[in-house]
Amino acid sequence: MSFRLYHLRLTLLALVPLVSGHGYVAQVAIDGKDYYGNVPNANPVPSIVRQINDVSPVKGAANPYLNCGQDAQLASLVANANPGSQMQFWWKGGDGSNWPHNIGPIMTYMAQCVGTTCDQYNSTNAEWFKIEETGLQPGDMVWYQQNIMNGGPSNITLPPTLAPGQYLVRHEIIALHLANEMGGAEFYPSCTQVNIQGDQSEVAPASAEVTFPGGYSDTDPGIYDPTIFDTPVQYTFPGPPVVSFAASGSDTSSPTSSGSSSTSAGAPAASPTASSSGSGSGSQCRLGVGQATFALQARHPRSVSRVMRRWWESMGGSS
Ligand SMILES: *[C@@H]1O[C@H](CO)[C@@H](O)[C@H](O)[C@H]1NC(C)=O
Ligand SMILES: *[C@@H]1O[C@H](CO)[C@@H](O)[C@H](O)[C@H]1NC(C)=O
Ligand SMILES: [Cu+2]
Repeated sequence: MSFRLYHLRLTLLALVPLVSGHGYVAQVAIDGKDYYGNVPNANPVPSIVRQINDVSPVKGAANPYLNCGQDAQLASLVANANPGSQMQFWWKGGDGSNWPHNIGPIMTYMAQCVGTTCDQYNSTNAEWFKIEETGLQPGDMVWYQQNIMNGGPSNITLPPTLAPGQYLVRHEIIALHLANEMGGAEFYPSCTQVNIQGDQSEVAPASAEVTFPGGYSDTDPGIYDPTIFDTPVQYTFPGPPVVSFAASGSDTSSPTSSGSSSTSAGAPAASPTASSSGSGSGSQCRLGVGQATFALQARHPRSVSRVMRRWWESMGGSS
């Protein structure tokens, strides 16, 4: 390697911490009962959440990891749940700090584990239907994803008339702080294994189902969005419409009826010490809507970031 290349590699290494935060699902609660997700690449302990091997985002709508996240592995447990159950998902940054992003939607899909229990089910060909999508808070300036950056959970209600059986719950955040460039959207899918009880009967029609990859395109208006930083934000969710039998109303706050357990869940017990200083390595991930355009242009001029990415890949780095 020439001196010039070596020098460049050092420069690129110095830039890597800018994107090293990202994250994963650290904890799930079902009707107030807590389950823990495995830290990516850690020795897995029994869980209902499929473990991924990389906290960085899935890039590109055709990426096979759009299914359940980066190299997602079968999880060994399946949790009982009911039609209408309340689920909460706590996302964490890869370094144990709060989830680092605040721009973009939160969406939840389900798919039946066909022919086997979910702990054995390969979801490559799973047929997913959407049960929930959460975007902007009233006023269309601030995304609900901001609440996750603030340390709160995502709150979901399972369809109240859902037929019993084994299902994957695919809970996804799309971070759009780079989505003004084609291919810039960051996908963070996560799959949790549940066994729905009861004697309800509703199933999704095939017309409402998609595969992943397949359900999104890089050119969808909610994925490539040149006006993402214009406020008030006008946003079109990608993917199929929410199924007609989904729980109605907003899922943006947790229920008060299920007692103290859901609210006392708070931060994941397993969470590493959080470092919440806004400076240093995580700063690129902490942009608010107002600062975003300026800061991203300052840190990632388009041409530079593209050149950098190419160099980084040519140096054997992954992006
Ligand atoms: C599912 O099957 C695909 C394609 O054969 C394979 O690449 C993937 O590793 C499998 N996933 C799991 C979780 O076994
Ligand atoms: C979920 O509910 C909790 C408690 O009400 C709330 O703090 C949090 O912001 C909600 N999550 C989202 C994404 O709005
Ligand atoms: Cu990120």
